[in-house]
Amino acid sequence: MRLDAIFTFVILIAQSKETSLKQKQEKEQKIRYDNYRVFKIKYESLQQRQLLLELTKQYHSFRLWNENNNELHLMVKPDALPQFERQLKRANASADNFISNVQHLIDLEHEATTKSSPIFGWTRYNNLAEIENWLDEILSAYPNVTESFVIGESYEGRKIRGVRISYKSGNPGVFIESNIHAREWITSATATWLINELLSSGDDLVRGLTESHDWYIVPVLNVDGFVYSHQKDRLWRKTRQPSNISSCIGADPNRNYDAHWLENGGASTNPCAEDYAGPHAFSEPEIKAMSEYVCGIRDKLNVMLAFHSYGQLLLSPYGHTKFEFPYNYDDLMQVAKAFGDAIEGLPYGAVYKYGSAAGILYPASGATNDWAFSQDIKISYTIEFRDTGNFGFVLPPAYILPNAEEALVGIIALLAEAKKLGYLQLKYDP
Ligand code: 0X9
Ligand code: ZN
Ligand code: ZN
Repeated sequence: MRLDAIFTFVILIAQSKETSLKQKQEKEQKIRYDNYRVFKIKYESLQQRQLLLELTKQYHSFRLWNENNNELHLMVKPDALPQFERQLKRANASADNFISNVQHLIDLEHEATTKSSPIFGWTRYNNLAEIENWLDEILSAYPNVTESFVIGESYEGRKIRGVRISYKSGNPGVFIESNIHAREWITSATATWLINELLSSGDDLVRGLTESHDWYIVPVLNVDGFVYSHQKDRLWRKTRQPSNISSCIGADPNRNYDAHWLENGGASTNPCAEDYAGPHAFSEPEIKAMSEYVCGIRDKLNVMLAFHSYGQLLLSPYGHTKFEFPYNYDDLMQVAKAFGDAIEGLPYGAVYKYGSAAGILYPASGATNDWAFSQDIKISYTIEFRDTGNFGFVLPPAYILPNAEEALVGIIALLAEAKKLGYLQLKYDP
């Protein structure tokens, strides 16, 4: 063997050792969920619910995944199973284990990502850098009808970016807020697919939809949390701003808007809770930035859609109380029905329920859709995408396309119905 060949060989070995070490470190750095289970627990009384929710105060052992008005989804750490069973007995409730190893789902998702083509697409979940690079490509491919905007900076100093799509002046405005909750990856996958579809589709219906509205789309609002969910903890929900009163990090950005902030038990004052409201309304830079940006263009906006997962729901205001309803609740339900019916018309079999957020879920104050409604954006919803619990937040990438198509078809119907009811009239002189 020639000397330089030997050198190359040695260097190659050294490099491969280095990368495998790097990969190993990366793996070790990530929080793992080996044998963590997720249970669906049906409850009949509020006392039962209270007993079960008490567990979530031990946030290392129990984490709330989902809740509606008769069911809780709880993730349980393996060594906390006996305690979980005792509490179930105490509450006289029964549980159905539908995910037996959360880490397995995370590994499958990771595999799908690494195996898939390096080109941006919707067969895998993309990280923030990939989404932003792709956004730049879109902006340069469609320079006449797109415009980049920045709503502000995150706590860790990242830019929060969006794209405006406008084919002509005098259109009603639709704002899409996505990935405010870090782990809800299907939301940014769907938002980016929508951007692509709106711009590139040849379908008459979609072309009409694109060209007759002004679109403001922020694919990832909680940028810090999203990066953290890719690099460290797949199940991170909140922002990443530290607290002055606790070692727990972050607030629930969807409890941080100044809309009945912290009222009626619709959020927590505990910095360790998943629904911590933050020390005050708009304490989170991402939410303050979002509110200022939206306020600045509120005359141009007729519709606000906040993308979430999971549960397959379309939620109207209010979130802070189930005893009061917006003045146009009937209209909001008629528009929601159009959305749901359109999705049921697709062959995938997904069914969406609709109602007011507090009515069909739980009290949640300070959320985007309630705040936007208070800013005179009268068609304002939270959309909870797929699924209903089989995979929860770790929805396999094979479901990105069906989910995105459902979103598109639903939004087409939603806007048509809103228009019919007179909600898309301009609020300003063009
Ligand atoms: O709790 C939330 O923030 C949303 N659900 S999620 O599982 N994605 O976290 C629901 C928000 C409902 N909207 C209002 N409360 N207004
Ligand atoms: Zn109030
Ligand atoms: Zn969410």
